[in-house]
Amino acid sequence: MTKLNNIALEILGNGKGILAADESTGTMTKRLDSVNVPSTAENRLLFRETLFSSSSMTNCIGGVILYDETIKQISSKKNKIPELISSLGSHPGIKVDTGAKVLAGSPEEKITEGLDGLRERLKEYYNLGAKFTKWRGVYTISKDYPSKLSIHSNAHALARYSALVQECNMVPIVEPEILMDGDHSANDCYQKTSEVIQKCFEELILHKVDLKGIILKPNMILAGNKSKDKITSKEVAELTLKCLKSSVPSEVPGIAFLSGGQSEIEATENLNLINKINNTNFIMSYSYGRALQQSALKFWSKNIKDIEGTQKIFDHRAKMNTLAAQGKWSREIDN
Ligand code: 5MM
Repeated sequence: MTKLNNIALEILGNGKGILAADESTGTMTKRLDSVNVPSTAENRLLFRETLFSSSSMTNCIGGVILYDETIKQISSKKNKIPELISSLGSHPGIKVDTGAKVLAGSPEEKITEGLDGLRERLKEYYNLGAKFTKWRGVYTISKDYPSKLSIHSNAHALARYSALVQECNMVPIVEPEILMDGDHSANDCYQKTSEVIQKCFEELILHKVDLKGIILKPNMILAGNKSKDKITSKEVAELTLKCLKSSVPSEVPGIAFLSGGQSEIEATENLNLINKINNTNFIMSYSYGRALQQSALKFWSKNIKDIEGTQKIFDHRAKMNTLAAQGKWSREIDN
């Protein structure tokens, strides 16, 4: 199991973070539609391989989460995608859940599926070069939600998934995401996130998952996007740290936040402030999708052949987040 701990530390050590490029085809199509680029397999690959061959892959991006389509694709320079990523010093990873579906018994909520046949799929991904995996449970906040049922069933699935992944010698990323959607306060988010994370660890321990060989991917503590309760970045950092300190067992080596709809700068600034006050032994880094890719995607969509220009924008965001993962970022540097 030391091997899994080492992989987790290689992914997140020295300020490195994760590029979440595991959008399913449906989500990627929405992203490409928003910048008027046709969502063909070729275009999805072109954008992604542009990012995967950028210089920040060596010093900033410790791991890339891929989607099933991408891990099996061959780059324009005839490299297998996982090999391209490894050759630059980063680790290839793979999303293995099959998506969030309606939760029977509480149909307004979701349960993430994908356990059937998972052991066999994991072997296939391992043979394709994956060193780590991801599974995302998704929860909404309202007066009645997340329900006990959703908290319990998603934690159970995350734990069964993690045990299978470690059995196959890969590091599971455990991602319980409380969505920002809604008018809830930051305090509601704090309470619900604590409850969800605590339940996840209860189940992970029950399923004998080695906590030294996982990465937790949580949301930050934020007020809902329709909330009147506005809190400062300093408060976001304080609440987030307080929540994780009291809910995450100390064996866990690293925490890599999702950006969850924050703007690029917000996600970087909040991560930086968290690291400025981080008095735990947890590495606190990033596993961003939108907050790493948004500007690069916008630029790329204007001229999909401008590889260098796109990489420059992506490299800048990766560098800024790597500084933030060490508490060394500032707005002046970013500008
Ligand atoms: C990249 O998006 C992932 C989900 O994709 P699907 O909804 O298509 O399955 C998502 O899990 C992502 O990895 C995390 O939410 C982090 O992305 P953001 O954009 O929130 O940082």
